[in-house]
Amino acid sequence: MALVEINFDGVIGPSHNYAGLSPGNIASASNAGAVSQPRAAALQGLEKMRANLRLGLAQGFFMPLDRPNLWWLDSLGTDMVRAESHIQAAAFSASAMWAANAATVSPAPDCRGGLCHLTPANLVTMPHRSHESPGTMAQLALAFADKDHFALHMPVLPPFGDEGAANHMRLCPSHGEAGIEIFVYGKSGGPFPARQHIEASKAIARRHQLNPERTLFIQQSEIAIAAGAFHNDVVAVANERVLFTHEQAFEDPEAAYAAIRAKMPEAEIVIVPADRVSLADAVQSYLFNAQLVTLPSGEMALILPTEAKANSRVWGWLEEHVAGNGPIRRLVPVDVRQSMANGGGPACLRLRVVADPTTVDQRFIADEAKLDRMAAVIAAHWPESIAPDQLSDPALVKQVQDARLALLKACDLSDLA
Ligand code: SUG
Repeated sequence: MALVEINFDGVIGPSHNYAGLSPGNIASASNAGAVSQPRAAALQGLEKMRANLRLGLAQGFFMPLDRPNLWWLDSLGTDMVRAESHIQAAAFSASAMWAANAATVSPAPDCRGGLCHLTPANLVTMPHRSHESPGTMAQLALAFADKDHFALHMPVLPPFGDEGAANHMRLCPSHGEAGIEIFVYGKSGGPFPARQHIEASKAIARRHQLNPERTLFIQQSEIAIAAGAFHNDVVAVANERVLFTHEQAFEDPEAAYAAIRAKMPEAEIVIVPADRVSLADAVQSYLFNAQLVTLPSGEMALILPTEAKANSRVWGWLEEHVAGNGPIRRLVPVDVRQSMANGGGPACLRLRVVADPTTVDQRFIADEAKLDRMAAVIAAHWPESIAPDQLSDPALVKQVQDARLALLKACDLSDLA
């Protein structure tokens, strides 16, 4: 079987809530304290997966992590009853849904030795995300247990922050062929934290045995981070030979494009100018936090949030592009509003793995029947709503824990309990 791109979506967990935990993430900050709808959120996520399956794309998923994270609370000498509210919220967060931050993945054709390499992100910049990696690691170890095809590393140790595939792009003639890998890092000093440290990116490139001649390290622009692009995938996305980017995504855009073209002359760089779509519009609409995918027909589609359609400047630019000769031929809006309100668009919700699907543990691969079973569990067990002052309620804690166990059981994944 040929190597294909499989999108693994994080199932939106039963503890999904709006706690304003991510400074620099405008949606998270502006929705702090709002009442969330975990059930609707998770069903929106499943519908996105279903839509992708129907487009003929390979689809996988990851289970929600065990929340509240009692092990983490214990390590801090506290528990859900005694902890201060910001620690309660950090322990309770369903942030592992944003699977683009689960790991960095280098497909086998890019790596010396011919294995697909995965490094779970350490996510050390934000306290609520810093305790995701053990749960993520356990899940990746199950899904990609086949050592003839996958090499799973430990997360990079602090102090170097690593936020995974959200700051990593790959350009290649086709998914199964060797490509160039681009690591985008931030420099601290602006109003918001830069979450991806260059030393973490370099460590991953070395561990993944990438060819230095085909690896690039590019600085994200400081104004993009200041405008709320806390990850590169808020301002740029790549697929095969196409890079779709905002004009102000990189600190030195001309040097970045030249370096890319020098390593891959056939790269097609589609630049959205700031005088058509401002950084503020890009961040508000999540135009670039889209899944740029190759359909079975060979055409490229952009799976983007409905918020992008609602923004007339963004939609106007896209319609012109599709009407012209641009490489993006189809626009597919999806409703992931519950996740969007925490700063997570369609691209945040998925981790791309290029692999032969038969080498992946089949329990993590989606089909319509499995999505139906998952939807039934979610409809029966996920809380309908969560208000911020409910997080320490023992009844809610128990409901959240039981709901996850019910989903693990339905997916035959109780080994993760
Ligand atoms: O890390 N939001 C996430 C969103 C992650 C989006 N991922 C990518 N761009 N790839 C974050 O900022 C908000 C949680 C809260 O405020 O309750 C949050 O963690």
